[in-house]
Amino acid sequence: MKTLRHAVALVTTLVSLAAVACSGQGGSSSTDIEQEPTASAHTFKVRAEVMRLPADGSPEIYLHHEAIDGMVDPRGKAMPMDSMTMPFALAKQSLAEGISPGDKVTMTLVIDWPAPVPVLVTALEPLPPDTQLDFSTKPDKGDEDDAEPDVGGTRPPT
Ligand SMILES: [Cu+2]
Repeated sequence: MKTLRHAVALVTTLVSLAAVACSGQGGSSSTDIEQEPTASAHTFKVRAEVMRLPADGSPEIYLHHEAIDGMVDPRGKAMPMDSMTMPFALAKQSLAEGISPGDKVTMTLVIDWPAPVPVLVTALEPLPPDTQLDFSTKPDKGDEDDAEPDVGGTRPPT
């Protein structure tokens, strides 16, 4: 079910992207997306690995992102997103400058369902190359802290 919902969200994104692309008048910066956030905007910082850079004329970057637990659907309901590879619209093509496939980044992701582009990346910050990303699909919420080290004064003073 998560995958299905995710697919619906993705189709919505792609339709919006197509609308943006069609309204462009040509020119190198026609894929930059300028929109004011609505009152429904949610901003997330999400770590990801860059899989594919935007090709000419397309604002989409493909990122393998970690799970996004706080994601919401268009009605404001929780819609946690599993880790996966998917395209994201970049607010500005210049965000991808200096970034290569395989790089690890923290993206600033704005989810804003009423906006023309509901899923938009507004910043990409490089992470150290040795950063270990967590691509497990099920966030492990288990409380495994019960193995607390036994610290303390059971040893009698000498
Ligand atoms: Cu996703």
